[in-house]
Amino acid sequence: MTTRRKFIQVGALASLASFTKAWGKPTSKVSKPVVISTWNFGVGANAEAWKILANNGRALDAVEAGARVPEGDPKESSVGLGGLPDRDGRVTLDSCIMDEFANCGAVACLEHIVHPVSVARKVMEKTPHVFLVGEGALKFALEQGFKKEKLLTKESEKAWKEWLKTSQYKPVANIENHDTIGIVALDAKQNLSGACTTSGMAYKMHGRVGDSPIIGAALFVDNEIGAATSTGVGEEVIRIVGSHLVVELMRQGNSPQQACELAVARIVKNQPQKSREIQVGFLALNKNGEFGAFALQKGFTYAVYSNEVPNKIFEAKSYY
Ligand code: SD4
Repeated sequence: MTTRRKFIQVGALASLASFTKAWGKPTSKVSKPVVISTWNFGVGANAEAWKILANNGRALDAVEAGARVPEGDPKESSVGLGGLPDRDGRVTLDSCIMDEFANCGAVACLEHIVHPVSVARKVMEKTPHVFLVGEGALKFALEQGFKKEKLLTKESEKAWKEWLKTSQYKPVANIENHDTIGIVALDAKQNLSGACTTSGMAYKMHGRVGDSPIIGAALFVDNEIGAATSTGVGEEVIRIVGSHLVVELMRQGNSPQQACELAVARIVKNQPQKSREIQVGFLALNKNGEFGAFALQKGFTYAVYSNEVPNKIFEAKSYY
């Protein structure tokens, strides 16, 4: 008799068959520890994370240290300091973090703090809550000793004033006006953790929150199965609870690569027209050190650091 679980697996594999034809990229496997992160700036983040992983450190510490690199870099206009502002000229940051025990913390629409990922970790460790937003998140950060700083750099202010001339909000693919770091790691003890941090879509409405701080959307970790993270137009990731979907697809027996492909295909199915014009990318890593990546459009890059792959950038295959 076909059990329901088997039926779901068969369904997943059947729909996968057509994807395998289209892309056919096998999942890659490396030994632990390993860290993978989104976009080219993942290289700097991975290097910092690796210092911890190579010393038998915890994946949670590694992903936090990694995420802090682009957050603190004023030249990165999509994360932390120097991030492009919303349409009112305010830099509002979103971030979350999750560990091997399913502990998690998040902040959204947080202003004036360079390292939201570390505030998210404090929410996880010091409060009975998972998610703080806006004024409350800032108040908590200041109480925890974070410094209030000006995040809008001259360059980002100039770009925003230029944008105001047309005030057209049209998210475009890849690095043009958005980039988020999502970072997941498997440590030497075979534990998984992940983090995600961003200034969100440039020139968004004030108060808009994307996928990046939402556990299950831009980040999910299940220490029995794997971890996943996302980047791109957050609204589309939220609609499918993307990273949770990727992890659950792995639980059903899909490889990390297959799981990312199936999640992207779900976005295409839901939004056939819109999906042609926007970018969404997923990264996944399973408990055995197998990883995969897939995006809607070409151009989604990610960085991998392990003993076999010393911090290299790859370009993910794409649906279109
Ligand atoms: C957001 N997902 O705020 C983020 C933006 C992003 O690459 O990832 N850009 O929707």
